[in-house]
Amino acid sequence: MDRRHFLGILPTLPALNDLGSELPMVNSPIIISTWDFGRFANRMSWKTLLDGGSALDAVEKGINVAEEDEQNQTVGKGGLPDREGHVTLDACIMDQYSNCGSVMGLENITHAISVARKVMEKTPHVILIGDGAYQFAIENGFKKENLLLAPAEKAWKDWLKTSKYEPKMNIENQLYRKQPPMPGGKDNHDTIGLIAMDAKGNICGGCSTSGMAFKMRGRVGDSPVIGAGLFVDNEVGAATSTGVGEEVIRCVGSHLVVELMRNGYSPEEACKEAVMRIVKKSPEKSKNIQVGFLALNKRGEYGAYALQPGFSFAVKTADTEVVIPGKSYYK
Ligand code: SD4
Repeated sequence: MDRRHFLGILPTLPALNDLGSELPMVNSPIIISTWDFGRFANRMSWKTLLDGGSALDAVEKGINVAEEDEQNQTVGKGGLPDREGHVTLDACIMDQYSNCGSVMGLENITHAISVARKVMEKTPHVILIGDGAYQFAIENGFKKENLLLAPAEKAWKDWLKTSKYEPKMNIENQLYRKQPPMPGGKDNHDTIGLIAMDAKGNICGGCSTSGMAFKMRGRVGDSPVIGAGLFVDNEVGAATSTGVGEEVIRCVGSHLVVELMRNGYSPEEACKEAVMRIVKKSPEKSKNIQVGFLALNKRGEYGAYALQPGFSFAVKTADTEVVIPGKSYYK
């Protein structure tokens, strides 16, 4: 289907907040996601809505695009491994009813977000980790795959020569679709966080990553932690984060952003305040790391803020498809 066609026919229905809130709401669907590569995910999310899918379907299908993009070394297949050479994926998903599911340290399965969704829908639990998550995935029909591809393996082997763990800022955009992908074999951070609002005004979100490159074996970041890497409250909005997860967990970043929006902050103001908490708590460290927040409120307003320049996010609506540079605290 050509783009103009599918942009044109998405119905704009009266928005109905499930929780009966009286917040004025836009009637137009919107998809937002982290980093430049988010635009490809957004397109698939949009198409999913257009084909009659829910906001949750849009989140899953959009994130699947980043996960299976072998040129993306920061999410899913082709991701950079931990320091022992294992690609371990973290992902979580949350719907408009506050149902959520998460996988941590999942290996050999490309679509971590889809496994997280299954955890949400098919188990009494929220989180499955490591071998248990893998076993659950296989039992649910996911295919075992090798996720460590040659460029990432080479980068890891180069990295082993110095074994220096220094997350590199904005590596997502520096590496994306650049060959050879890892000049010098450095470490990094990575993640797609995607938030979708459908024509009924329902908001869902998801987050998927291969985590910090060359992390310690067993390390889990913020991305699969509900409240840190992602939070959705269908009364208010949703937020997601990218960057050094340890700092985001310490301030329960995405939950903080949503609560600030509940208290009247705009999405950008809320993201900025969450960034300021990190600056206040870690003044020295914050100068050399990247953290970015991205948020959407119930009115369809969005905003972002990061510690450092270089963070970007992608937005898709019926008449817009843009990648926007995020504002930042440090210039
Ligand atoms: C993590 N937050 O594992 C992820 C990595 C990331 O941009 O988002 N990098 O800490």
